[in-house]
Amino acid sequence: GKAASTPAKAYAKVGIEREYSTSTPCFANDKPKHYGKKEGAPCRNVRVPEEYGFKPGMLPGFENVAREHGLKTYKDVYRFSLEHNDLFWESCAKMLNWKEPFHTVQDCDLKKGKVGWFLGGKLNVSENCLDRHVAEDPNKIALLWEKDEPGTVQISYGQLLEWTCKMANTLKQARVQKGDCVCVYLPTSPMAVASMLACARIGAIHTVVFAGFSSESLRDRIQNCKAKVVITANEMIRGGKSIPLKQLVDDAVKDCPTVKTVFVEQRTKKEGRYAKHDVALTDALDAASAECAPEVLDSEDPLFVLYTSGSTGKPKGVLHTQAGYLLYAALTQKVVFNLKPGEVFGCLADIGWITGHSYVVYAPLANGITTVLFESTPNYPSPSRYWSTVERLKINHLYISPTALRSLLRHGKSHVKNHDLSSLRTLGLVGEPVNHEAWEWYYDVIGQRRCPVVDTWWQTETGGISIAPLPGDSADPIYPGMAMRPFFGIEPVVKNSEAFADHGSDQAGVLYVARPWPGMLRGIYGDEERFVETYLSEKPGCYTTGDGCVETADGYFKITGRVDDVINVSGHRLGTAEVENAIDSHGKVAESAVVSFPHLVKGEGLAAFVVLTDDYEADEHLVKDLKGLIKHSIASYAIPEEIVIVPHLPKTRSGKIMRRLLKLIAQNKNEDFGDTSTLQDPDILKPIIDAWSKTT
Ligand code: 6R9
Repeated sequence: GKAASTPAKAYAKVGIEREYSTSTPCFANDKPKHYGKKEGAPCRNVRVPEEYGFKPGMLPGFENVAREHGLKTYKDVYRFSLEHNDLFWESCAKMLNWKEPFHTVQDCDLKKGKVGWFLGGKLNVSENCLDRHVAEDPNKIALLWEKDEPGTVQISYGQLLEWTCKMANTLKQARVQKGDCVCVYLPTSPMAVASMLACARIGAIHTVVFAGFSSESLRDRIQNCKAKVVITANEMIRGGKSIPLKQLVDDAVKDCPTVKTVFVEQRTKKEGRYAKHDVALTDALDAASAECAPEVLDSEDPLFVLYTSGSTGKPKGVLHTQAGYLLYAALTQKVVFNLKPGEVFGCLADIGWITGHSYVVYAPLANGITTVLFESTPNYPSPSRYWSTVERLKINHLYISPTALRSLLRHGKSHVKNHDLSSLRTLGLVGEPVNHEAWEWYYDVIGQRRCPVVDTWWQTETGGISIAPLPGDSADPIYPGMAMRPFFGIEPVVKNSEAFADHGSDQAGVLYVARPWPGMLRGIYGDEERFVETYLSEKPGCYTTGDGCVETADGYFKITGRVDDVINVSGHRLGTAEVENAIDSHGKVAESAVVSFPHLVKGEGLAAFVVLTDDYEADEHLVKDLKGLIKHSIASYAIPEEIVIVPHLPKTRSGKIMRRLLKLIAQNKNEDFGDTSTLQDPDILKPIIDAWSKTT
C-alpha cells in the first residue's frame, strides 16, 4: 500500500544510502504508520500541534477568497495559488501598506527575463517596517542586539525609526539620491539595520557586504555597483577577535573613484587615521534631523543588490525590488513559522547574507515583531552561546544553519542542559542540506520533541523561503532532512536526464521553478544578458536553481545540493572558479583545480590541487602563501582544508579538467573511477593519488 510513498527509491537514484531507512518520520497522523519495506519503522507518535497546521487565516488578505471558494487545506490553497495566481497574490498583497494601489498584479515573461509585480503600485518599505508599527506602539521592541560579549541592547520601533530618519538625512546630506548605491560594511548591529532602512526610506539601493570579506572582495563589489557612499565602523569584534573594518575599507576605496564619502562609526576606543572623505558617523547623526518623509516609490524600484557566488570567477549582484520582495519575505515568515504578534524571532545569520536581509531585517520588521541581531559566533565564548541567548532573550523561533548545529552537537548535551529553552516554538534550518544526526539532535535535544523542525530551502535569488515543511497541514508528516512542500505560488519541477518529471513521480533530478513569484530576483545588477543566460535559458520559461533534488510520490521535496560549480562551505556559497583564480594569481602557480569533499562539520570541505610552474619547487612557505592569498582576495572561509601540490591535473583529450576524478580522489574513492577513457593519459592519476594520500 503505502510503500510507494517512501523516498528511499528516489534517494537511491542519487546515491543517498541511509537517509531514509534509519530514521522515523515525525509529526505524522496520530495513528502510527509503517513506512518502507525492510525497516518497518513506526512513526513517532507525534503530530504537528494543531496551531501549526496551515489554515487560510494565516494569509490575512486571502481569507475571504478562501471562504468564498471553500478552500481549507494546504492542498486546496496551493492548487488555487497556481490556478488563480493573480488573485492569490493580489489578495496577499493587502498585508502591505500601499500609498497607491497597483493596477497590474504581474507582467512577466521569463523567456525574455521580464519580471514585474504589482505594477503601478506605490509604497515605501521603511514605512511598512517602521512607521505603521510606531503609530500603534512606539515602545514595542524592534531589535534585540546580542553583542559579541554576551549581553543585549533593546531598541524600540520608535528609536529605530528615529535612527533611520537621521541616517536617511545624513545620506541625503552626502548627496545620495534615489537610485544611487550605498555600501554597508558593518557587523550585524542596529546601525546596519538603520542604514539599510535609511536607503529604503530615500530610494537608494543598499549593498551589504559581509564584514568578513576581504578588502579585494569589497573593492570588486563597490566597483561593480558604483557605490557613492560606504558606511563602516573603525573596527568590529567577532568571536573575541578584532577585524579592522576601516583599514579594509581604506584599502578597497583606493581603487573606487565613485566613493565620495565614508561614514565611520566609532565602535571601539581604537583611534584610526582619517582621510578627507571620511566622516565620523555619530557626529553626522547628531546633527541630522530625526524626521524624514518616506519617498514614494514604485513597486519595481530597486531595493538592494546582494552579491553571491556563481559558477564563474566573479560573484554576481542579485537585484531585488521593493514590493514583491517585501511581501514575499514577510508572508513566508508568517506562514512557515506560524508567527504570532509579540513573538521574538531569532534568525542568527549575519546581515551580510540573504538570510539576514530577509529574516533578520525585512520580514520581522514588516510583520511588526521583535528580531534578534546576533553579532557573535555559535562557539563564543563557549558552545552554549546559542542556548544561553535563547534563554535570556526568550526566543520563540530559532533559525540557524546545519553547520552551526553540527559544530555544537559535537560538544554534547551538557552545553544545552542547564538552559531553559521552553520559549522555543519552531526550529528553523537554512543554507545547506542537513544530515540526519543534526536534524534529530535539533528535534530531540533542543526542541525536546515539542517543536517542529522546518528545513527551509531557498536562495539569494528566490528572496525568501520557497520549499519548507510548514506551509502544510497538521495532517501531513515532516520527514527528517526534507524541505517537503512548495510555498504557495511556487511551482517546482524536477528534470532528470531525459525529461521533466510528472509531479509526484518519485524522481531525482535538477530543480527548476516553472513560473515567476513576487520574491524572485529581477536581474543581475548591471548585466541584463547574464540574467537570462544564467537563470532562464536552460529550460526557457523556467527558473534554474542549480540544485539537485528528489521529489517523492507524495510530492515532497528533498534538496540534495548544488549540481553546478558552486560549493556550499558552512552554508556559504563559493564558486570553485573564485578560489582557483585566487590560487592562480600566485606567480609560481601554473594552474589549479578546486573540488569539494564531504566534511563532518562544514558540510563540504575544499580540496585544491595545484600545479606549479616548471622552474619552481614547493617549499614550506608555499601553502601558507596560498592560504594568505585566498584570505586576502576572498575571505577566510574560502581557505581549502587541503592544498596539494601535484605534477599535473587530469584532463580530457580536449584539455578539460576532469573534476569528477579529483572529487573521487579527495573522497579516497580510488577504486571506482568509472569510465576514464576520455583521459589524456591514464597513468597521470597515480602521482595525484599519492600526493593526496600524504595529506590525509
Ligand atoms: C538562503 C540561502 C543557496 C544555496 C541553494 C542550496 C543551499 C539553502 C537549503 C539548501 C539544502 C536547504 N541550500 N537551503 N540546501 N537544504 N534547506 O542559503 O541562500 O546563500 O544563496 O544559498 O544553499 O544549494 O542553492 P544562498
